[in-house]
Amino acid sequence: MASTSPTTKSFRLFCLIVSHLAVILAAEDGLLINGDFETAPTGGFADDGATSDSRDAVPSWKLTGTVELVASGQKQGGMILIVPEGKHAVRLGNDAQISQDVKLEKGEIYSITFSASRTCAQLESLNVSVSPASQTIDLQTLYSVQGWDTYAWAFQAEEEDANVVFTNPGMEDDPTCGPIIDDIAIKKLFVPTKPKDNAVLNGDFEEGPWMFRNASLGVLLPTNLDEETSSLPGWIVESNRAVRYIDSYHFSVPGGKRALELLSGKEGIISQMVTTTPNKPYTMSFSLGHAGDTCKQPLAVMAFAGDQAENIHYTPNANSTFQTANVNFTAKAERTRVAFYSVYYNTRSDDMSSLCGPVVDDIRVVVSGGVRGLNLSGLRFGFMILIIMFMV
Ligand SMILES: *[C@@H]1O[C@H](CO)[C@@H](O)[C@H](O)[C@H]1NC(C)=O
Ligand SMILES: *[C@@H]1O[C@H](CO)[C@@H](O)[C@H](O)[C@H]1NC(C)=O
Ligand SMILES: *[C@@H]1O[C@H](CO)[C@@H](O)[C@H](O)[C@H]1NC(C)=O
Ligand SMILES: *[C@@H]1O[C@H](CO)[C@@H](O)[C@H](O)[C@H]1NC(C)=O
Ligand SMILES: *[C@@H]1O[C@H](CO)[C@@H](O)[C@H](O)[C@H]1NC(C)=O
Ligand SMILES: [Ca+2]
Ligand SMILES: [Ca+2]
Repeated sequence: MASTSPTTKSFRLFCLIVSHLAVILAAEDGLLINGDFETAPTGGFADDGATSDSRDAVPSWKLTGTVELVASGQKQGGMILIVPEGKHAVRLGNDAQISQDVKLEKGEIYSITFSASRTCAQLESLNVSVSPASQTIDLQTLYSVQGWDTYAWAFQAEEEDANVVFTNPGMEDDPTCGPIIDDIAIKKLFVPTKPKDNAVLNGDFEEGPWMFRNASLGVLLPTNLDEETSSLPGWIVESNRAVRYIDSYHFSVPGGKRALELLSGKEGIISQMVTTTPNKPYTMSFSLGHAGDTCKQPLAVMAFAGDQAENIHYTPNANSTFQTANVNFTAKAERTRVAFYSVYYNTRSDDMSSLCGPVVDDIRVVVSGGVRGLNLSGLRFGFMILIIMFMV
């Protein structure tokens, strides 16, 4: 019988409460507190006529060095500052820093999404860190003509009490130079279970960094060579340029809600090591399409699977935004590399400067049909007959 004793019951209740508390304490997916910098400091925003005393205060953030709340339309040294979202953002001066404490679940992988723009023509970068992990993200390349981009960076939580820190490592002569940050969000990533009939993990790209429902630029995934801490579970970005994670609300996506747009020709490479059985024949299939962002044709990818590399062009078709393509290969080892990059360096035809490219989705690696196996068993059968003949 399935009768439970009162002690078991109360223990279960206790567990339930504890797990509930843990969920409440850990940061929720989405914007950090005042992550969009739209909460007014005591006394109000400077652009609303507040006194200069309150100008440097940014609610819910700890500031070090010259951090300034900037307003959209604000001019600095003759140029208009770009605020990615809403009316306000922060600008980090030389060596300046903003940070916020967050509660995390130890051992879990988190991804931080943020938007940034440069204020000067010089090389600018941002160091994002959650101790002991950190990465310096290069803002030199502007991927979209709007003047700002959204990036994601992932890390593993080593402590429950963590501190998200953004630092401008720059030392410019002009102290009014320095990156502008806005819309900082966090998301706990889960690693999708590997499907039985597909050797590729997260081949449909449905699990990835936080994306704002109404943000239309997608999320750039900069270089990340560690597959354990990737904003795109299973995949690494092994080139020095970024690729763009896109959603179906603002782009054409072959399957589900998310896909990947390859940018910057062979400077934007994604790859994954998949588990294979040596000497077995496999087929890698995938969707190849356009993102619906007026990207100038032609679009093509270089698709790698083991020792095979194929240049596949997307054929525009009025009835579909994508086609399926495949690459056949024979595995040489227990781990086989699959990878993709864009053959061309494409830009949008409307603004002539935003980077764009072919879209890939639904990447599958499966053992190909039993043809080869049949041949092999035929051979074995022949060999057995040979042996029997010898014995006779
Ligand atoms: C997105 O939506 C939020 C809440 O609905 C709003 O505060 C924000 O301004 C919007 N952002 C953009 C870029 O439209
Ligand atoms: C980034 O900042 C963290 C701490 O804020 C520091 O430990 C790390 O060395 C910095 N990384 C780089 C590349 O400057
Ligand atoms: C698109 O669909 C229509 C009707 O189903 C068909 O006649 C046409 O050939 C298709 N076009 C292409 C390019 O496949
Ligand atoms: C791969 O093999 C399948 C049959 O197993 C075939 O239909 C397909 O055309 C092949 N693909 C290429 C690119 O050769
Ligand atoms: C066996 O393999 C050979 C190539 O090694 C191929 O030409 C032939 O079609 C295969 N036979 C069968 C029955 O699949
Ligand atoms: Ca804002
Ligand atoms: Ca997808």
